[in-house]
Amino acid sequence: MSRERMEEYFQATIDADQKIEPKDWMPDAYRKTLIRQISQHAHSEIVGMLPEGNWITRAPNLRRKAALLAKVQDEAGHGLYLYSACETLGVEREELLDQLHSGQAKYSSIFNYPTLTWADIGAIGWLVDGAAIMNQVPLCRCSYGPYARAMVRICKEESFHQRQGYEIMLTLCRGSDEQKAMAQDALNRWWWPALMMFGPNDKESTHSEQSMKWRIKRISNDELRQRFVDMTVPQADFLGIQVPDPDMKWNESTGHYDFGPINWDEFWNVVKGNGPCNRERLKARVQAHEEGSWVREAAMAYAEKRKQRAEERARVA
Ligand code: BYC
Repeated sequence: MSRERMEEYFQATIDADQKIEPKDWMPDAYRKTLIRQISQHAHSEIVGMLPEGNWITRAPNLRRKAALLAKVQDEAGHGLYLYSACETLGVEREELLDQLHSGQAKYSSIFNYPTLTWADIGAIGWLVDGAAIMNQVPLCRCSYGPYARAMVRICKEESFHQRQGYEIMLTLCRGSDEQKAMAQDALNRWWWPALMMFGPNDKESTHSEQSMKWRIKRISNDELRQRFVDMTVPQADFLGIQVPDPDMKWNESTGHYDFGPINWDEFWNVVKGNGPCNRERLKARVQAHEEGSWVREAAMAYAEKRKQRAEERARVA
């Protein structure tokens, strides 16, 4: 079959809403885009463990500690599903991790902000996981089978994360004045970075058009951001705290909330590595990788031993 015919067949498969699987023919650019997006996503999950991990030892009680511990472990699991999905495209996990550790690979801008108080753990669950769900539910219908299937389980876990965060916010907002002020302060600091998570405006988004055509992305950055705003503002009202945006108002004619301009200079500055915690995050990640090398070596040695034993048994039988 000519390349042109293969491309036609590939696009027709996508247009018919059928999945592309690892052994199917795919254009190089599709493979490259998936490796880029899935690996950035995987890196975000494991870097995302750091700001929250910071609070495991300081959670206010045993129930909060158990829930936070479980959440952070879930993020590690999400990273593993996603690295595995990425490996089905013919790239080695070690190579992806090298790209992260050397600072070449991107991960979500949101994880370069500090977690200053316990209320930040509530705000992350509510806003960051809330934004993640909004962005990731459409990815369950992504055209690449292994990515779509990984996302189904991830989304179920993210919704537990969102609820644990909102429940922390609710408890603080129903507590003392000081606790409510902590919740407001966390909302003030996490609101705009959460809106930035969805990526640049559609006009500035380099990959959106092609990714939508390939049905890797189903809904645009701006549309998802708007849906997130529409969902979250009433939740803030229920908590009795205010989003830090003087331009935020309900627009009767569009049926959506209007909101003020996003500071894209701040976003690109963080993406380029100059956010408040980029260096700290990368350093902690490299250190965790190095300190975990004995676990990887032990697992490999154990796997080798099992393989040898199985071969020995097969020889004797
Ligand atoms: N941060 O053309 P665009 C989580 C980059 S994990 C940094 O719109 P695309 C969670 C983009 O990569 C959250 N960079 O790109 C974990 C591109 O640069 P390159 C992560 C960003 O791919 C633990 C350039 O800007 N979620 O939720 O079509 C605990 C142009 O952008 C960001 C995912 O990864 C950003 N925010 O759309 C709690 C979901 N935004 O690659 C929660 C999967 C954009 O050309 N990913 N850039 O150098 C996606 O859905 C899409 O990749 C994005 C961006 C919507 C993020």
